[in-house]
Amino acid sequence: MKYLTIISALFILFLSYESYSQSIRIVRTDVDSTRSDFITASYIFGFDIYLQDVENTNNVSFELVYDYNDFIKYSSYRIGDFGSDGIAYVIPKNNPGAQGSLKVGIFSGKPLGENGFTNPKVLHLEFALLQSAPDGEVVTFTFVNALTTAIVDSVPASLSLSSDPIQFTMHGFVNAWPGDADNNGIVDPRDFNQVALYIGTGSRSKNMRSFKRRSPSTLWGPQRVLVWDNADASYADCDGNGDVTVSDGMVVMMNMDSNHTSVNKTKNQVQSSGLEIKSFRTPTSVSIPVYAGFIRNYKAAVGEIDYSAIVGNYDVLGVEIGELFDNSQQFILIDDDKEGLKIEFALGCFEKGFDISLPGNIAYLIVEPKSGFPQLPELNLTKLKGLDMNNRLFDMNSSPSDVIDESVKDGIIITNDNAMITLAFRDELEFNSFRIFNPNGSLIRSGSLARDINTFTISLHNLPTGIYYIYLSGKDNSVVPFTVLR
Ligand SMILES: [Ca+2]
Ligand SMILES: [Ca+2]
Repeated sequence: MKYLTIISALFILFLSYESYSQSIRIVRTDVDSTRSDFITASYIFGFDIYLQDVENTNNVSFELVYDYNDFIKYSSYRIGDFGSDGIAYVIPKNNPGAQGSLKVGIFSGKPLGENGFTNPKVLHLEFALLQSAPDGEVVTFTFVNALTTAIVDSVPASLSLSSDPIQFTMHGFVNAWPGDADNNGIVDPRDFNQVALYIGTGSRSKNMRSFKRRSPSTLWGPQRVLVWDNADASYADCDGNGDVTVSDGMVVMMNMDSNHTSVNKTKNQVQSSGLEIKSFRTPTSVSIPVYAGFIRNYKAAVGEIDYSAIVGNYDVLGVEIGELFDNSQQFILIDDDKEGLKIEFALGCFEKGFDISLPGNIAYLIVEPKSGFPQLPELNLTKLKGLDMNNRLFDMNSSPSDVIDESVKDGIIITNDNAMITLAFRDELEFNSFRIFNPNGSLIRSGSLARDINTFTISLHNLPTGIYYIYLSGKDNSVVPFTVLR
């Protein structure tokens, strides 16, 4: 019984201690709570200071001490709930190389017990984090000798305020190497995974700051970048435009196998065997070929399909890589911006020496008819670019009509009655061989042409519906697409 009494007494003591555990705390005001654990170089950060479990108070005093004083500059204060009658003294102490501190006293201007404040917000403070702040270091703010005066059980009392240290990780400028999306020191296929992970992150993300680089370049070399709110995504923006998009995958391709030793942060990533190639097809889906003409050899391509014209009749499921890239080392990145009604893709092949030297279907847009079988639409493919063997991006032709305009010029007249196709050349054009590729990019016929020939007829018998290409070579080179309808 005696022990029980002691335990009960301890329990009551504990309870009373808990209920009178007055404290002082902060709430960040410049960012939402998901981002309150870091501060960003060259930005102002601020917080409100609240008293907790304090009734009927008329003042508070404390010293707020912080390290990394050389990078954190006190900026300003604003008085809180004490309002226009309140008085605040905020005295900064700034010893270079030592801790910074603010000595603070705030008074409501009213006698104790008269319209006192309960759990007031007493002060707002703002600081700036300088550009030179070291990335990843943690700054700690500590309240020292925090005291308040309040009426407790009808008696004026001076109360100590407890507090927890407040810590912020500093986001500073770092070096990003274009293509090393996971910042592990080497550009390899894992960096595609990293780009894929953060696609869509950037200026479109809500409640997130991303930063463009000042002089972005895709050339291999360190580039200064201010760490984004999502720190890992800063490196996945390989081209430095402030957004992680499929184009950043192209930069991985450009700098494949490059390495550097100035790694800021290592990743214990397991080497993946390859990128997952997803299939979007369903039993009722329709695959619309995405055509690319041939201008020069290439190993990867990036493009954007505007599908706004077909959303009435189709749901867009995704983009699949075409047979031109038929290889176990193939990759594809997709960014489906459903609101903008467009889908972006980057695709290619990791294998050394792999190149494409034909026109054909580089990808398929997979769509699902909403009802019945509406007429197959023509795709509006824009911004199609290839990555050539010297890692330069070049504009590619993205529709068969473009190819006719560009490479055939006025030298070839095409007649196609669906049973036969006839090509008539001008005399000055010289071709000595032809190859015909089916819609999947497979060679189906080839042969030689006599030197002085200027007409050429091919039977289309037995060819199923699709877009085919005749590749003519010799002194001149031309690509002629034609359609077979059955
Ligand atoms: Ca890497
Ligand atoms: Ca980018």
